[in-house]
Amino acid sequence: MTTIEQMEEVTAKLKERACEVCAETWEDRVKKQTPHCKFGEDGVCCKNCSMGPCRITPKANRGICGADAHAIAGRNYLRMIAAGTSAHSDHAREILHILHGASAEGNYQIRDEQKLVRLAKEYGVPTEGRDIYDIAHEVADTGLAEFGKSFGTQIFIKRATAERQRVWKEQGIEPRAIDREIATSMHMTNMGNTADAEALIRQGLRTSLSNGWGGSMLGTEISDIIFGTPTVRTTEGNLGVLEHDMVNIVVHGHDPAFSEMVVTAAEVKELVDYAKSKGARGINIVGLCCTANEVAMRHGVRMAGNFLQQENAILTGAVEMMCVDVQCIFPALAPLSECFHTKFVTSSPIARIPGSIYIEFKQETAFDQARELVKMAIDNFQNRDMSKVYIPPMKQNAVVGYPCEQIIGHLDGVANSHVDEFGTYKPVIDAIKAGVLRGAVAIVGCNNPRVRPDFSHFEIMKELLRNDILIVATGCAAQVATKAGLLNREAKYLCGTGLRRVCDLVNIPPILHMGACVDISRMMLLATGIARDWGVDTTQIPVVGCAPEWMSEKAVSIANYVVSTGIDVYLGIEPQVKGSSQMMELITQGTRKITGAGYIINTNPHELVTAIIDGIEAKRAALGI
Ligand code: SF4
Ligand code: MSK
Repeated sequence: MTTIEQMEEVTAKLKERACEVCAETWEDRVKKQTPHCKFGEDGVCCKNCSMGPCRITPKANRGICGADAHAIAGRNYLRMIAAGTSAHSDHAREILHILHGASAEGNYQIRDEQKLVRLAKEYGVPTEGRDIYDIAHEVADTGLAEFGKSFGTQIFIKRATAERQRVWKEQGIEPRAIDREIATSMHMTNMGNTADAEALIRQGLRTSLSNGWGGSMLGTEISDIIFGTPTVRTTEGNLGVLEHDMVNIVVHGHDPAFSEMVVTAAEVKELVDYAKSKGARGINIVGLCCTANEVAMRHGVRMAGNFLQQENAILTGAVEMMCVDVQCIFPALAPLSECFHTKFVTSSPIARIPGSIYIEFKQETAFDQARELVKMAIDNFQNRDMSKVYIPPMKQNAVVGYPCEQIIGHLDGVANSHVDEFGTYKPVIDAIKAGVLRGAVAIVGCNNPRVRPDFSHFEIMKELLRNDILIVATGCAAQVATKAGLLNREAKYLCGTGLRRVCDLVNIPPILHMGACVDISRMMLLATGIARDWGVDTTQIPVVGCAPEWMSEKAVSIANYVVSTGIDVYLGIEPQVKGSSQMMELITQGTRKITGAGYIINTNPHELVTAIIDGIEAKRAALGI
């Protein structure tokens, strides 16, 4: 196991190197931004019209238009949900366009026909006797219509438990077209519209559902169809995956359409030979952030690290190229790259960054463009200054790639209880009922300099394992587990006797890596599958979500769709609504009356994990187990 202290030692060494080359890093910028603006922190600054900005203070309890703290904090919060929903969903839209243009001879083909046919049937798209690409294009059309259809609700909500569907309908939060929910949120928060905090929260739940049971779910499904549904693989994680004698290329961002092509191009023999002709042992592709999760799950590509490590990768001085697509990319990477030989390449009109090399990635030319990028990186190998290179000798083995299909497959293998084409979660339910497993926690989300990076994740994970609570993880949280060595089957020695027995029996690590942040939709289907096979609703099962170090607007959208799905969410970072007592009440208690779930917020990881364990035990008691 690698401890947080050991990781911090490495970061400190890299930070020294940053000073040597006069480079600024996020640690420097945090200092300059501290203390943070209190109005922003509390969510009570409004600049939604040019009469403002208005701030709520003890002397001024309303903005110029009369909006109070509850209206302002509620509007800001809803805008965060809308922005997060737009990011995940637009990612899905891009992938759907790739599916729409996929062909047998093109750059992108269908890798999971079974999943495509299953989705086609769900959509009512005819499949009998049809060419697989004709089916794919019609499925893409139907998926794209989910963004802008004039009437009706998201098709995927039918996948939820009957009770969830009833709750969403009765509460008036069934998600309509994705773009409509985002537009409605922006409209409601526009000057002179909704000032009622509860109405803003309700729209937040609805918008988030259009993400979790719309955009994100589409992103995951279609990625599986085009790039293959992930399977269990071994890989490695942390900065030690960079190589001294190879051309190092880092892929960073979220959209697999880009990274998949770079990974494929790097395997072309002609390019590998070219790298050798330039004195390198070969080409080493590694991932960062959620792109790392995507390519690790589908190809076993090694993972260099998570969100707050993106600058560290460049600080090793060993990266020939960092190429990025969308989301979670520091603009700071451009000036930082200039301190080294690293070529920083942006590829999407959604994420244009000054100082980068911009090569717009297009479906029709994707593979040729990827080859050009890899060649550019190889040509850059000779510019590496070995005196500036420090690759921390730190990495861990990891087992990754547990979408629902793999989890259920493993359970079936053990219990031989396969009941239909989707299998059954009965073995895991039996283990929970027997108390061998106390429950499960989905640990998700980012890093945030507001807390000691990775520390909260690590402490919470260890304590849950000790208490026989299975963990599923995605995003940058999953990479903390990777770096720490918790995705190893050997990590079972950290578990209580019950969880250790389950790991042995099923041959799994105690933390299951389920993918990128967009793949939290997989977790919704996992919870739904367990609830369905248990014969209860998702709100009743001893399963909760936890985002100890979240930072992104996407995380706010995610937290809301998890709450809408009836699952409590434990947060280690306070949402920016503290300036409104109504909003604080609504996000922790008010949503319970609407969806049956809410937030539990505690910035102390040890207190947070105690609350999680108490919450799981309370769910068990309510079920009489
Ligand atoms: Fe101020 Fe109201 Fe305009 Fe907001 S919408 S900036 S509170 S006047
Ligand atoms: S990359 S959204 S920092 S999980 Fe998905 Fe990581 Fe959070 Fe970005």
